[in-house]
Amino acid sequence: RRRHGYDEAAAFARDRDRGRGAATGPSEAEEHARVLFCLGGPGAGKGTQCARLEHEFGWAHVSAGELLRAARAGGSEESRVIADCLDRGAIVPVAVTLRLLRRAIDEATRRGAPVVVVDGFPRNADNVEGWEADAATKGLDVRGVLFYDVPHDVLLQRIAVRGASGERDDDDAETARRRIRVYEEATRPIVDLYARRGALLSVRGEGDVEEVWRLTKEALAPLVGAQEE
Ligand code: UP5
Ligand code: MG
Repeated sequence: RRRHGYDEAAAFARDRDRGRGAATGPSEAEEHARVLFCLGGPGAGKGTQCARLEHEFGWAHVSAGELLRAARAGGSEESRVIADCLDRGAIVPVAVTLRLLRRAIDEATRRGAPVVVVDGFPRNADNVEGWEADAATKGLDVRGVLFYDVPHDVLLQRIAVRGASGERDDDDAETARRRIRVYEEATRPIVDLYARRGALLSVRGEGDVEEVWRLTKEALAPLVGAQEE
């Protein structure tokens, strides 16, 4: 299964090289890590499906939210800024998020991950501008945005279920509603931006995990599956 995933990832790379045309030779193209952003509302299933891409395709899963949750501990000024944003469901200043992402993407690339899926980023216009202005991410080849489309009532219900386990501090009903509001106001326009750029791979995410996984593979087919059975 995993092998199959690597084969698909190789097809992904071949498509990418073909897409670049003759101007960029494969050797130069190989130096660019391939990145796929993953967006969707809070509780949309980003983490669940990205873990699956990691497990079955051998892709690297880099979750911006998880990096931030890990970085909120500690007494630094930056940790306090992160903690304050997470507790309010607000978006952390892009410089902070980018620094964490750069390091994680670097590590994944060094490990030889064929594709790095960046989960939960970019969340607003500042995030997009910061990413695009950053010298370190310039060499990365962003292939598109995997987008999970899930109605609000389903998002709230999933967060309520997880909230009962106390797994995440931001799953209480009030913060969940705030996260949905921030998503609608700040992140939806970014989803629309990538749609206009022709780079959105949209998935109906309201079914069960298996159903959404099937639709995920379907949505990724233009990238990985041209040669798939
Ligand atoms: N579940 C998953 N799929 C299901 C399915 N098909 N059917 C039924 N249940 C399903 O899933 C959520 C829950 O639903 C889980 O219990 C799961 O088992 C179940 P999950 O896969 O975790 O969904 P996900 O989309 O990852 O939800 P998450 O809550 O992680 O989304 P958020 O976007 O809210 O969280 P994230 O970690 O990305 O960000 C958290 C905060 O970090 C943000 O609010 C913000 O403050 C900050 N942040 C930034 O500031 N900048 C960033 O760049 C990123 C984050
Ligand atoms: Mg998540």
